[in-house]
Amino acid sequence: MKIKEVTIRHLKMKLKNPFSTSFGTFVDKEFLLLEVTDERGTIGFGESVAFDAPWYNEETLKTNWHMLEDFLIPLILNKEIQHPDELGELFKGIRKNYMAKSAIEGAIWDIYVQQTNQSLAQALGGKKEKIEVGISLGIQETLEKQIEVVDKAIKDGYKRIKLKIKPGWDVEMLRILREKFPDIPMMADANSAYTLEDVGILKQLDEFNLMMIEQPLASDDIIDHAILQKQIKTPICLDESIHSLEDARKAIELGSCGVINIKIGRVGGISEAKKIHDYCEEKGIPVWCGGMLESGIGRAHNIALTSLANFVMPGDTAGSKHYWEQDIIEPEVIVDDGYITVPQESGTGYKANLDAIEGYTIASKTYK
Ligand code: OSB
Ligand code: MG
Repeated sequence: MKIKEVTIRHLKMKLKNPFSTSFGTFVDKEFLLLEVTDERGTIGFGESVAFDAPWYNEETLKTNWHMLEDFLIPLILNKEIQHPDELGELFKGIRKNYMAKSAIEGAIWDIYVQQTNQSLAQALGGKKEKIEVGISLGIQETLEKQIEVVDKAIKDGYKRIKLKIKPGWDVEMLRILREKFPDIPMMADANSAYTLEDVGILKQLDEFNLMMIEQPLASDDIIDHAILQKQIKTPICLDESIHSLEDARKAIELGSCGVINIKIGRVGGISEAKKIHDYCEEKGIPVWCGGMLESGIGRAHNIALTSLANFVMPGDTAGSKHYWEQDIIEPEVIVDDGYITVPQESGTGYKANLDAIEGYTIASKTYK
């Protein structure tokens, strides 16, 4: 394929419910959506998972726009590309900025699978026909409310509950939730809210039979996580710390984690995500697919990726209606009794809803 045109759109979608983590609260989801067209007129969509502020990592939607406009789009316009795996080499001279790179890469995968007439899952080697789905629940204002949202999620069929924690909203909250819901697979995500000085608190979480604790320590750390893992029984899952296959290798060699959360945007795209998946499979490290409150475009890519064999734990890929009044794809992502059916038709299996996209767009620019 030869890329002829790229449109960047800035979308703003209201979340049905605000989502709170240890680092802040999301009310709206603002993000960049890319529409990429090749010389045959095939259109691919990609989503950047960078947020409007640098809370989760250093990228924002504006830094992504800058990287895309000034560096990444010029590198792909009018280039002959045979396979999306080639983008790693094309983008090699540009350090980090993984979410910006991933947004283009996702759109190129979309074009590639349409033109080769296969599903995205199939192109990646994914064999699962349906995937198990979990849900990530934000910090609530009261314990009563936290119990209520967990109860609803279990009734909705979600296979695993992830609770966000932070200092002061951890041991007691988890104890009560565990008493109320003794059997549901449960985990906690701290988004880097603790340090090794909190090891006393983190040790207490071992009582609650959690599947894992996600990213308890600093967002750029793998050393202290290895020290912590020796002192707690609950497996540590790394999210923020892993940006590449190399990071995964180092973390696993150091014993910094027992599980890895793979997010396509955080690692620079689907190709790198698959490499991390394959490496973890070889090393006996289970992986699962994280979420970044994606619209349907990014969610469709997550679903295809999760069809790979070593995604052995439910992902944070809840259904469209958990997040939005109206998603930007058709059909929307439906979770049925805790499962999503992996589309088998050519492409991602979901069509962009152009009217809905238009309605959420607050700025756009086309490059050719
Ligand atoms: O740490 O996994 C995270 C949302 C925003 C930023 C970071 C994280 C999350 C989630 C939400 O946990 C997962 C989702 O529902 O998309
Ligand atoms: Mg996380």
